Amino acid sequence: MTEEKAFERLLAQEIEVPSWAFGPSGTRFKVFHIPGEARNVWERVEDAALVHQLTGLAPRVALHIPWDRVEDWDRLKAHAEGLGIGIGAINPNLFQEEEYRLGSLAHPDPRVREKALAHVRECISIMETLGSRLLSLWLADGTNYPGQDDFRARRRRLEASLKEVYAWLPEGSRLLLEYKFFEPAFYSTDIPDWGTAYALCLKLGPQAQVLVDLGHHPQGTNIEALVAFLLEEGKLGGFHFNARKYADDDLIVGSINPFELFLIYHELASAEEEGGVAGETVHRVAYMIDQAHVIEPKVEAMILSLLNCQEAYAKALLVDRDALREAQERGDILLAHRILLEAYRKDVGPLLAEVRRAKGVPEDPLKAYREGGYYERAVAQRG
Ligand code: PSV
Ligand code: MN
Repeated sequence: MTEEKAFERLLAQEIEVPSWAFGPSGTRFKVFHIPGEARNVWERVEDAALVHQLTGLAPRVALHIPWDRVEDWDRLKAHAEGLGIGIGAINPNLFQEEEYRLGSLAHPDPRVREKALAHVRECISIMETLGSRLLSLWLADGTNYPGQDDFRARRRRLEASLKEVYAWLPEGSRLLLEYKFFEPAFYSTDIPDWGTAYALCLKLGPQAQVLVDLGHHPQGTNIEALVAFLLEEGKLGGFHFNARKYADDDLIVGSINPFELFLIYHELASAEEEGGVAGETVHRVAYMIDQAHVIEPKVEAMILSLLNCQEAYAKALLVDRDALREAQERGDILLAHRILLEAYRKDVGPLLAEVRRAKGVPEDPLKAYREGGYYERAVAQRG
C-alpha cells in the first residue's frame, strides 16, 4: 500500500483502553501502589481520556463490572463524554465471588449458574444505558483435579448458559467470547482455546464472535495464523492486546514480541484490502488493550502500548502485498519472507509524525506526557 493510503488508514485507527489498567493491580505476591494511580472509576476514566488526548488513538474506555460500578450510570457517561471519550465494551466479572469457586456459567449448581446469569443480564442492561455495543465475556471456569467434574456435563451447562446470554443481546450488539488455556483453573479450563470459543460462537449465532487475548495461548501458538482463520470464517470479534513471556503476563503490547504484533497486523491489513467475509469482518473488529501494569507507571505504559500498536499497524500497511502474492504464487519462499521483513524494518517515524499532526496530537506523545507535568500533578492530587 502507498504511504498516502496508509496515512488514511492510520487516521482511522482506534483502540479501546481498559479502565482496570489505570488502578491498582498486582500479582498474587504483592500489589505495589504506583504513585498517581487512579483511585476510583472517575479517575480511571480521566486517565483514559488523557491517554486519548495525547495519542488520538483511544476514543473509548472499557469497563469491568463490578469494579467500575457506580450508582448513577448517566453521570459516568456524561463524565466520560465531557472528557472527550466514550464507553466501550462491558466486561462482566464472573470470578470474584465466593460462589464461583467451582465456576460460574458451567458451575454444577444451577443456583450459582443463575446468579452468574443474573450478573450478565445486569451487565447487558448497563450496556444499554451506556450505549455500549459490546459484551466481552471471559470465564474463569474450569477444574483443578482430574475427576473433579464431568467435562461433558460442564460443556452442556456452559452452552445452555451462553444460549441464555445470547438471547438477551440487544440488536446490533455483539458477544465477544474470550478463551484462556489455563489459570485460575490448573487442570482444565472450560473455554481453553480459540477453537472451543469458535465452536461455541458458531452454535450461538452471528452476534457471537471470538475475542483473542494475546496472552492466553500456550507457548509457541501461531496467533497470526489463527487470526487469519477467524477472519476468513467471519468469527474474529476483537482483541485484547498485551504481551507475554511465560504466561498471562499482561505486559505492554509489543514489548516482548514486536514482530509477532506486526505479523498479526499484517493479517488484519491484508484482510482490509480484500472484499469477502474477511474484509467485512475486519472492519468490525474491536481493538482493545487488556493489561495490568504491576510495577510501571500506568498512564505512560498505556501511551506506549498504543504507540506500539500504531507502529505495528503502520508497518503492516506498508507491506507490498502485490509483490508478496506474486512471490507466494511462484513459491519463492525467501523473497516472500523478505518482503515482510522489509516492511517490518521500515522507519515509519516520519509517517506517524504526519498522522499525529493531522490528528492534532503531540508528535511525540510520550515526551509530551513526561514534559506536561501530568504525572506530577496526579501524584500531588492522588498521592
Ligand atoms: C483474564 O485473564 C482477562 O484477560 C479477561 O479479559 C478479564 O476480563 C481481564 O483479564 C481482567 O481480569
Ligand atoms: Mn483479556
